[in-house]
Amino acid sequence: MHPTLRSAEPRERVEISHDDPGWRARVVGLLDAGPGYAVVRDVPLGVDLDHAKRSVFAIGRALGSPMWQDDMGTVVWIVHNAGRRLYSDAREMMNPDSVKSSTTNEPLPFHCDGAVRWLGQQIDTVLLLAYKTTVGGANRLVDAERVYGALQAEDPAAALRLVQPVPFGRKTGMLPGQAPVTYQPVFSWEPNGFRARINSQRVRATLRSLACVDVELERALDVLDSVLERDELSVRVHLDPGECLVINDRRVAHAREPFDQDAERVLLRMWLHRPPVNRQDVSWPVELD
Ligand SMILES: O=C(O)CCC(=O)C(=O)O
Ligand SMILES: [Fe+2]
Repeated sequence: MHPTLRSAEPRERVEISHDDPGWRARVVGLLDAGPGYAVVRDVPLGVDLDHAKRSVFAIGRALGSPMWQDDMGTVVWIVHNAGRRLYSDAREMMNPDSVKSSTTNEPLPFHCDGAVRWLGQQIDTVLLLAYKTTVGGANRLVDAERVYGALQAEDPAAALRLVQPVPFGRKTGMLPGQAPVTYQPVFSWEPNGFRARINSQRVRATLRSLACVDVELERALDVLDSVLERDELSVRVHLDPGECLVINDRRVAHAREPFDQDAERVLLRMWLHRPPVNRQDVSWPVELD
């Protein structure tokens, strides 16, 4: 039996406060044996973005090994609208896998950040610390193992296609010598457990940029997307400043609703490899000098 995301009303939010000394064990329990996500509240944001970066870094270090967000070795990434158009700009449509999805206010469809194997890394956990938020931009979370179960029950041919490799373009995140396209199954069972690599839009964009026609795969992605969009499978979380969403990226895919292009919305993102080895617990509240 695998635990699943709560989908019943009320859509309960997991709240862990920094004055709870057992927060780290509880977060890990929620990620691995619970719903696959947690919201850590009351994260000190300090006086400016640099302080907030140190806070999210402290949380990330306590939970796992920080991974690189780019080829310069950045570990805390600023997610904000830099005016990039993912799927609506004609020029970007020619080469949509060259746009970073963290730089737009457009809706982000369900995806796992680790799907693409950025820089060749295995991302297990995603942290999103809300620094500034606005009315829109809520996140949705879905348990990918349940999605796979539904696919297998309802469309075994689509499920079978998605346990075989599909192409993911990663031109915006590769190191010298790495291939611009990586081939990975959408659903797999690795030695240390289930892993989902959901990102249909990117796979479709990659097929287009490779001028590759794969009718069977495109049909399977359509079926996958229709299952992902089922309301009863997902939970919706709107983050407030100081709340940090922690996601087990192997098992839970996330989406983001659009927000006003003139609104200021800033999240700090980290990617972690887990589990940490003999990682010391950090003290709370995070020291800010
Ligand atoms: O903006 C958000 O809430 C999430 C962004 C995201 O999913 C990403 O940058 O990968
Ligand atoms: Fe993401």
